[in-house]
Formats: sequence, C-alpha cells, structure tokens
Amino acid sequence: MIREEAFALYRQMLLIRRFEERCAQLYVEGRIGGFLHLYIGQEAVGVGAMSVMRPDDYLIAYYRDHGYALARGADPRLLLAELCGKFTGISRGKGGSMHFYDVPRGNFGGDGIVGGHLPLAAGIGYGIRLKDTDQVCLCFFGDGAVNEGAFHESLNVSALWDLPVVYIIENNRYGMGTSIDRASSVKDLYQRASAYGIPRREVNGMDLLAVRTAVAEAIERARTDKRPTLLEAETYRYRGHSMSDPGKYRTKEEVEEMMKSDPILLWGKRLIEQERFSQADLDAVDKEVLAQMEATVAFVESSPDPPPESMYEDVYVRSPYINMKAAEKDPAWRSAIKEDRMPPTLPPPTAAPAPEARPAAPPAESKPAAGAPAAPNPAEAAVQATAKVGS
Ligand SMILES: Cc1ncc(C[n+]2csc(CCOP(=O)(O)OP(=O)(O)O)c2C)c(N)n1
Ligand SMILES: [Mg+2]
Repeated sequence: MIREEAFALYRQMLLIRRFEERCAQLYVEGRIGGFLHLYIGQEAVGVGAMSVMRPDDYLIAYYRDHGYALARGADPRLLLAELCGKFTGISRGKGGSMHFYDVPRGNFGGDGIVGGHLPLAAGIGYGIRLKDTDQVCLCFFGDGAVNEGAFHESLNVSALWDLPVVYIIENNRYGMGTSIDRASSVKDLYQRASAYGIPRREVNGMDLLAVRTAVAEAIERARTDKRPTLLEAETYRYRGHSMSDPGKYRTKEEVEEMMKSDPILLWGKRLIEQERFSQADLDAVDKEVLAQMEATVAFVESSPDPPPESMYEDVYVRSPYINMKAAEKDPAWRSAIKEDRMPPTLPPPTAAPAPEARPAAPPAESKPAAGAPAAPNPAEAAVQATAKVGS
C-alpha cells in the first residue's frame, strides 16, 4: 500500500472515532434525538472494506451505519446535521442515525430491522445482473442477523442466481445484551454459508490490512465469477448497544482487554514501526480531525430545521425494477435498465402537488362514513399507478 493511502486510512478511522465521540456528547446534551448506535471499536471493518470498493460499487448496511458513510467519503457535516434533524442532513433530517443514505456514493444506507436489508442486498445484486455490469454490492450486518430467516433466504437466492454480493458479518460478540454463545448453535458464523455452497472465511476485524485483503478477494470473486461470499469479521464494540445500554451483560475487564487490540492503535503502531510516520504525525492528524469536528458542529448549529411541507416529500419512489418479468425479457425494458432510465411503458410521473394545492384534512363532521371510499390522496394515487405496471 502506498504511504499516502496508509495514512489516509488511519485518518478515516480516526475521523469515525472522533465523530462518534462527539455524537455521544451531543446525545447526552439532548441535541441528537432518537436512537444512537456507535461503531467505536469496529472502524477497521468499514474502512478496510470500503478501501477496496470501486466508486460505482454499492453498499447497504444496518443501523450501526455512521462509519460506512464516512469511510465512503460522505461529508461529516451532512451526517451530523442528519443526526440533529437538520434540513442540511444527508437524508434531509428525516432519517436520523439509522438512515444515512447517500445514493451518489452507492450507499443504500442503514436499516433498523435486524436482517431486513439482506434481501435488499440480493435485490441490488439482481439489479447489477440485469444491467450486466461488473459492479458489486457489499452488505454489512451484525452477528444477530445470522439467526434471522432473511439471512438464509438472501444467501440461498444469491448463490442460486449468481449474485455479486459480499455479505460481511461484523461479529462483535453481542446482539444487544445477548452473547453469541447464548444465541448461535454454531459459533463460527461464517460456516453458515456452507449450507448454500457459498465461499466463506473469517478475518480479524481489528486488523485493517487483514479486512482489506479478505474483502478484496471476495470483491474480485463477485466481479469476475459473479459469486457471493460470506465473510465474518471478528470485532468488538466498546460502547453499549445504543446510548441507553448500561452494559450489565459484560465486565469492564473484558472491554479493557479488547481495547488492547484497538484497530486505530494497531494501525498507528504499524505505520510507526515501518518508519513511515512518526508519533508526531499521528498526533498532528488527530488535532486536525478534532478541529474538523468543531467546524462540523458549527455548521450544524447554523443549519435550519426541515420545513413542515418537506414531510410530504421523499415518501415514494418510482422504480423500473417493479416488473421483473419485463426487466428480464422485454428488450425495451432491458435497454432502459442498462441505460438507467425509466422504461417507456411506465405512466408519466404524478407531479408532487404544490403545498397550497394539497387537500386539507376534512373537518371532523365531513369525514366519510365508515365503509365509504376515502378521498383520493395524490401520493397514494401515484403508488396505485406504479403498482398497476407491476401487476
Ligand atoms: C427483526 C428485529 N428483531 C429485533 C430487533 C431489536 N434489535 C435491535 S438491534 C438488535 C441486536 C442485533 O445485534 P447484531 O446483529 O449483533 O448487531 P450489533 O448491534 O451487535 O452491531 C436487536 C435484537 C430489531 N431491530 N429487528
Ligand atoms: Mg453484534
């Protein structure tokens, strides 16, 4: 790895760490609402994996999703704004911690349902297959997700249909307060892939280089052989499951022991041992990252809240993938999908109504009687129009 890249990866891990430490403070101060799940301790997995992705590849993740967005190059100011519910946020302040979507960077965001996004990863893989490109999709999830039915369904269909998806378990040993010893009959989680004939391996998730090597190999298999892989990265989260977790299910000693193999510490040590950088270099970048965080907070403080009208926006999306049969067989659909445009047979989009044109809520006395059809709602009408195409 070239010197500059080795240092850039160190900086990325540090940025995630400092970003989240600041988030924890802001949460305690009541400036961040909702849930907050921190990735602290697991940074090497996201940063190592992301470092070998191509800009046109995709990723999808679970609710512990801040690290992926930062490692993929999202602006921390937009991410903190999202956490604070500001209109400048990456999901316009409407997603919060668990929903850092960043489609221009191929980031399909976090998901609050354990295992809920694994079928979506298979869907993205299927989309790549339809487009006939050599892109890949990386899918990150926790050890808790491997016991969900969606995990098995997704792995099965990915193997069956040769989908270019790399599934990455971040095994931090706990699902909320439940240790994997109490949740999984097989402790080597990567072996679950043997049931589906999927290539698999485990990797030390605290070692950036090891993660990078394992993910690069899996990506290559997905890109050229169109085969999925299951990786298990052994890692650890230092903080509670979320900010409201008192952490009574593990000892202080266990956490301290794991912190000795801290990924940022290990990578920094390696950079110094190889005489590529000095401790002073590492200290200087830390200072720079801390200053960046202060500027990030200042940006958020001067950001507006979302206007009330914006709650009607970003609710539904029109997708050309709703008609799978046409997408596979109809030449007009196939070429439209390859060129990333809407197939010609879709009805024209229903324009979003101007705020003043929206139907006002009926006064209580004029509500339709029980059983009577409800007044048409423009958003529902748009969905019904889309649904007809797929039926
Ligand atoms: C289907 C479903 N069941 C239960 C929950 C509640 N829940 C939220 S996080 C979590 C633990 C998941 O742990 P893991 O997959 O190991 O990820 P980690 O939080 O350790 O990163 C549970 C049970 C949920 N969100 N979705
Ligand atoms: Mg876990």
